[in-house]
Amino acid sequence: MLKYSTILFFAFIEFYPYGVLSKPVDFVKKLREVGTLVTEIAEKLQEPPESFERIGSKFYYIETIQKKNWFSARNTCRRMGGNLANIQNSEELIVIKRHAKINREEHYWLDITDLADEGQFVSSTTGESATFLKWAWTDPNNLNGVEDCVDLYRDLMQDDNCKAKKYYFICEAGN
Ligand SMILES: [Ca+2]
Ligand SMILES: [Ca+2]
Repeated sequence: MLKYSTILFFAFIEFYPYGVLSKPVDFVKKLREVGTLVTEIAEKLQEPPESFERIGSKFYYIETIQKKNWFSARNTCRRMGGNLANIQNSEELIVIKRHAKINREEHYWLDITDLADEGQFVSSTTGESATFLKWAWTDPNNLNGVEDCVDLYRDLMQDDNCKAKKYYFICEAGN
């Protein structure tokens, strides 16, 4: 009896890695591999488009080379996989304005516009009312009746001429 038990024991040891018992182990291993792959894909999908960087809690791209009018800036952000930046609160404004790429003496187009309805500032991406506006003391003044796009200048927002003015711009990923 002991003999048979010993043979069975060694047979088990011998065949465990390759035999019938290894198949469920392989299956579990494969499942784990698939799980890891799914996690990696999910993480990739959450990554921002190329050239965007994390600034505070969001991913932004700050253009500092080519100035464009508002429409062209918006198209550029979209081609890059984002939208013009829609600043939601003072915390977001603070991290952006402190960023090394931001020059206070330059203007940067944002997502907000009153093109559709004068004086009603909305996000061009969502169509919803702007949730956060921090105007310069002279603005919004709709100068000459043609200022319908919002830019950031000296840490504050201004309405400006969407077509005629060429400025740098800030894109954000998502939204
Ligand atoms: Ca206006
Ligand atoms: Ca203005």
